[in-house]
Amino acid sequence: MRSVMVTGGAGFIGANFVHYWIDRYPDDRLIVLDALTYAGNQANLEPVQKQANFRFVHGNILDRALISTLMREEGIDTIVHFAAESHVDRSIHEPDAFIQTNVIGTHNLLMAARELWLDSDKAPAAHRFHHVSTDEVYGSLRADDAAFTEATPYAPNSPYAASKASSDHLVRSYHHTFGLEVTTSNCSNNYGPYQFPEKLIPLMIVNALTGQPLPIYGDGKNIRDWLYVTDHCRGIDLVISKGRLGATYNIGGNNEWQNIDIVKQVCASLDSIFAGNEELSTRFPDAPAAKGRKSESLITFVKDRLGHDWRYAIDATLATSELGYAPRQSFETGIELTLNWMLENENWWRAVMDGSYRDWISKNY
Ligand code: NAD
Ligand code: TDX
Repeated sequence: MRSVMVTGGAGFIGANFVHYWIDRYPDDRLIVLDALTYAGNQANLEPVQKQANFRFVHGNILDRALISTLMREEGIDTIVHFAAESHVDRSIHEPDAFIQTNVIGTHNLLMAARELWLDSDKAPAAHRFHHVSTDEVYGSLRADDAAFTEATPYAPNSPYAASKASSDHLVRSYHHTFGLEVTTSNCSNNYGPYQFPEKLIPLMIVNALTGQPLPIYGDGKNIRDWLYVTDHCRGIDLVISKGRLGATYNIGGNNEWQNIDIVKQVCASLDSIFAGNEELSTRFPDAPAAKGRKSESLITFVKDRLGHDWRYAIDATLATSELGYAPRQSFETGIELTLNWMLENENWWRAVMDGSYRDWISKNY
């Protein structure tokens, strides 16, 4: 039985990971440490909240004393580190929190892990620090460039990407210098249940349902490689179970799309769901689909993101050949699952969007 601390477990990928892990490893104890920023939501953990092997701790990774106490108290032997400021647009407007959480917070966790796992007489028999990172650390590709491999030099372009790159380097250094048993995964764009509707796909779904413009930055031709969130969680599981200590693994969907095409695809799927379900037109009277119009009529081109990376693409050959990683959801099935989840969980997205996000948007745009 492992005692696993999941930082950022009340956020999008963290919450999906918690559900995945409890289902897959019911004998493990799982402790979520989350500061519940605007992006964190305890409701995301509601299905597991009362399980005996689960504990939620409302706390900040900037609080090193709290991390150390918690790790000793719970005999933590595994950390899966998701906690981060994760939205590129926010990092352009307000980068401070990204440096604090993503860099200093990660270093706090590394220091606490080193103290307990390497420098104390309470060290567990085996330990692991798994760091969850992003493809954005590699910078931007041109149309005909080969996809990012683990050997691609780092070239982060946004404050978000730079803060994640810094954290990756710190994790690496704690392995090389102190022998901390670490692994890192760098993943492409995720989508799926519990994603905060500031990111492209859930924002487009919510706006199409409520009849608001679908803002496309620049000409909409930027490319991202999309992965259904549970496939990311399985990839992390494989890295934790089978990955080489000190190694990094790229995880991706082999699924590149231009933003404009993604948005059109989401709109078309929504239109066909409305066509087969009259009740939806009553629930969402402002949606174009409720009036027999195309959702894509809401598409509006807006000014481009500063420093907007052109293209990301992940080469996951290493994870495939060493760990047996392969995504299970196709983009079509993943989008269908996501749309159905959003339609079934209207209360969830209305509640999270009633909060600070609307204020932030009106302040910055
Ligand atoms: P998210 O913004 O949805 O969730 C982040 C979580 O971290 C929230 O629950 C938040 O409350 C918590 N948090 C933030 N600051 C904290 C702090 N100081 N102390 C404790 N908790 C804090 O993010 P996400 O999209 O789920 O991303 C999770 C991780 O995966 C991040 O490290 C991100 O860089 C990485 N990642 C995300 C994607 C993606 O497409 N979303 C892709 C690749 C990698
Ligand atoms: O309203 C929008 N309009 C738009 O055109 C938004 C929110 C985004 N976009 C574009 C910008 C990007 O090219 O869509 C693309 C995807 O944008 P985001 O959803 O903000 O994701 P991205 O910037 O690619 O970063 C994501 O993937 C890597 C996550 O937010 C990161 O946390 C992750 O590390």
